[in-house]
Amino acid sequence: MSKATFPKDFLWGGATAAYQCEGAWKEDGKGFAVTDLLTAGTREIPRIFTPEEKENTYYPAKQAIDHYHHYKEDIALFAEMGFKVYRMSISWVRIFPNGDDEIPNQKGLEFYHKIFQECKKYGIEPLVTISHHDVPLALALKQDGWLSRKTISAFVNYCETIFKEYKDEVKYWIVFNEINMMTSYFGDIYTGGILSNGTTHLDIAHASEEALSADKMKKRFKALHHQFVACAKVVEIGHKINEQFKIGSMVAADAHYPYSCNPVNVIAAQKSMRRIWYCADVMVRGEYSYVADSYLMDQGICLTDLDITVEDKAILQAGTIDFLALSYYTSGCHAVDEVHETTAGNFSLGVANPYLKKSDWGWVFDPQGLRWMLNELYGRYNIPLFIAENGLGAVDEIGEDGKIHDPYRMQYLDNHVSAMREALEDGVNLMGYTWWGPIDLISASTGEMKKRYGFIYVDRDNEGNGSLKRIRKDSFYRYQEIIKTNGACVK
Ligand code: BGP
Repeated sequence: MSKATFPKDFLWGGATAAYQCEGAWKEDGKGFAVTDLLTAGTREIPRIFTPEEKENTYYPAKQAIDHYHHYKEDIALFAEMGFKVYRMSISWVRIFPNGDDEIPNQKGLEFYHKIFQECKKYGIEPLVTISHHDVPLALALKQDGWLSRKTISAFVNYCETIFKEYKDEVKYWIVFNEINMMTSYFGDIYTGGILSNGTTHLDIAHASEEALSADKMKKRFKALHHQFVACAKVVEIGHKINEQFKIGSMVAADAHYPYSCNPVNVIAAQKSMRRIWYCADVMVRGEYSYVADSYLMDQGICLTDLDITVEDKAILQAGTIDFLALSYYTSGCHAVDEVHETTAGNFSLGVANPYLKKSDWGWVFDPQGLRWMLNELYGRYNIPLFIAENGLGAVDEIGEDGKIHDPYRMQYLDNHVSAMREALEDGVNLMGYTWWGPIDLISASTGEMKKRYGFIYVDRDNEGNGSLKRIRKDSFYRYQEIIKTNGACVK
């Protein structure tokens, strides 16, 4: 049998998020998102959320990599790599500084017009994430963010505004980035804006029992229900504004394996996948699935705690997504029979896989897991998939020749492209692939610059020093070749 090739119209590109790259955090009328007020951390030191800006404190989002002023240069570099698509996020608070203002901020609207015009110049299709870690601080302070039903209407109004504004410039949308982040305690800050839960220190790997109490989990899952309702409403409205729109939403979909064939571990791994199914089932199928209640019971709550109305159910049914986007970085194992060393990732992922190597931040490399995950998702949902994030955060050094040689990133890329091709051979319907952080940007979990994902190096350090100069790494040319050959250069 001949090897599958990537479809002719496969969308190769890269992905960024506003608060991790734009900077200009108070410029042109922008308000604060909750995540703007996260201090810098490291793998060992957690980021801290401060409800107001503190003096003498470094906030990485303040300037980030200053994409706000460098977007022309950055998009030109993406075009040089041959990008077909650029996944970026619109910052809600650039458009509505308080989240629910009467009228949108014109300067904010203009900025994204400029981004889309720049993309058009190079034939790059924009893919817009509508909500990527940016709950407006004002809504978090006023009404506990997504815990309040009022946030649904504020968000729907924001979406309607941008749909109308950009209906001739944008076709592809992702409503929520990694919506299932709300199932974890750090979702309070990144995606929920639930300040009454009191979460301030974001130590992703070590959640205290108190942070996971039933009372707090209930608030998170209520907020998540409100996001599902908002997502469905937005899908319906978007299709009315432009029937050509393709509107998806996203889950973090790292792979979960049993550590051994002991059936108790197999069940544990199967259960941990519910963090993905719980969310994707609602967005794709329009209803909570049979496991929802049992999954919630594991968190000490139940479906009736969520105040789901008859009207909500009708909304969920009417607004199912057109495609499912996913992030995939790594995998973890589940063992309940013995104690083992844990692994790291953008979620807690259980036990480290003894067969796999790790990055400098402890995330294991598992390209086969991508193939496995794509099959799991496509087999369950049978709708097009989009890999909206995948990438390697590593320490890069400028060599004596002034260049950045990053064979580890090229290897990671090749291996994942190869896994995608195998998934295509399996019959998965995959629309596209956007590498996370095609240009170095601020790490979400640690706030570092040192954790670099880019094919393009940015001269900036963890303390915010540096010229912001952009330099092409070796991987820049490898991705360029991959796109040029539509994946064929990868063996
Ligand atoms: C995902 C987020 C991204 C991104 C990525 C890498 O969870 O959607 O915003 O940052 O993880 O994580 P990190 O930046 O922590 O390495």
